[in-house]
Amino acid sequence: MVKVITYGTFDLFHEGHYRLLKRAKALGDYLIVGVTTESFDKARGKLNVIDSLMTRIENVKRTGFADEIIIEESVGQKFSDIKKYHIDIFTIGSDWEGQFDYLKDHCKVVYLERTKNISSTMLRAKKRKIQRIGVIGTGRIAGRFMSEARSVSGVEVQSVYNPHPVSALKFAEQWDLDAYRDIEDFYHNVDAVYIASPHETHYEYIKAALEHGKNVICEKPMVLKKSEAEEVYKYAKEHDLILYEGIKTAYCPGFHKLLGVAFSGRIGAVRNIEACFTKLENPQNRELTDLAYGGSFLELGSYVLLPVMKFFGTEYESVRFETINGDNGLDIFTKTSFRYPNGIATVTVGLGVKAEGRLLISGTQGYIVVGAPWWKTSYFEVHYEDPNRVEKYTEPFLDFGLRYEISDFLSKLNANGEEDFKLTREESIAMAGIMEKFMEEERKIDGTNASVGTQRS
Ligand code: C2G
Repeated sequence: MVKVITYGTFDLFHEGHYRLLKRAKALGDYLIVGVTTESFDKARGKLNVIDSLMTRIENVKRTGFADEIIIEESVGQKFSDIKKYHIDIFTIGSDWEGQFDYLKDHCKVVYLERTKNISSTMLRAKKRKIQRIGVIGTGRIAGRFMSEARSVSGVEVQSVYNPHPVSALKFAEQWDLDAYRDIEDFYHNVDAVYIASPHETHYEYIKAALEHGKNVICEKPMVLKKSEAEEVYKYAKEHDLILYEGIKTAYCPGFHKLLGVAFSGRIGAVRNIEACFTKLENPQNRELTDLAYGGSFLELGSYVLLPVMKFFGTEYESVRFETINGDNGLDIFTKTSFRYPNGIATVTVGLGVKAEGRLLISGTQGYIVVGAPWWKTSYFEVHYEDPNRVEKYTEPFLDFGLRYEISDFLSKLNANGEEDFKLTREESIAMAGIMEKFMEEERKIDGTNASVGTQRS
């Protein structure tokens, strides 16, 4: 008798799950299905699981393919189950390709092709349907989005679009997606769109996606003009669509805890913010060669502007940029100073000059400090006048951390109409305004900087 085992969450049970179980059963004579517990999903960072364990087990049972159902509670369990149940074949969907090869010493490992297109008709009848996402752009961040989306229940990334078909096909093959040549077909087959194309193309893609009735998450900086941000948010609101600017820090649990601690008044009134994010980039990379849309501020500015917007709001009295430019005139290091009625902020970004990447929030009773990489906040300290009094806080930040914004986006889609707060429209619009001001002051029309290779203020 050939014994087969497979595992999964099986949340919002759909035809991808059904087909997987059917083929798993066909691999042998006896199929064991491990269904993950809530606490295991939590521990492995799978977010947004909706159905209870009992419902998920019931759904697996109803397929009639499982000869036995067990629950999966911990990381090392697969190995011990294989021994305990004398398993011949371990199988799982191809979205996990390669990741369970370590079991090959103990049984056969088979990756079954995942079901690419979950038709929405079967799922629409349900209260919460699976959101089918299409990705625009195929760069590094798009790849990260793919691996993170797998950790959020209730979304299926199904397709990709890139005006360059070769790139689209390569990405589609790597992530087992459909690549569309015609963007109309692409829009037609998804519920929501993730935009990770070059900055300057965001605005047109957002508009088109919204006009096709699609919800949108767009990578930062979402757009580079205040009026464009206002326009797209207005359109989304009027048409009852969700538009998210994907600044991952804004959605991560550690940063939220930090906001909660600060807003609880522990450090008194916040008066000063310092935030720094530098990343030494290869001079040949787009970020340091694209004279129109490269440079440190466009690349990293969104991160450091976030705490300023959160603590001081969008109504600053003044903003001033000081940049150090590389030989081609692009800013390789930028300091931005804000003055507000009750406080000041200095935020720094760099692609060609390295500095300590920390976040400091100073208040009238104490300060909060987060070391690098504060933009992936997982640990912070609260300090007071008494140097012996230090409070320490931790929160998980898993892998690339995009799962938090995907999960938040999803709950917003399912909640219908609940107001945004993790990153508000007003904050996102104000950031676009600051990007615009930077472009006006630091870039000439042709995209090059006025004073090449010199320090300017
Ligand atoms: N699946 C599929 N096609 C889809 C979606 C999922 O074939 N469109 C497969 C997955 O590859 C997996 C199974 O269905 O084999 C269950 O998927 P999930 O419920 O998403 O569970 P997952 O998070 O993949 O759990 O220990 C848990 C396992 O490691 C995997």
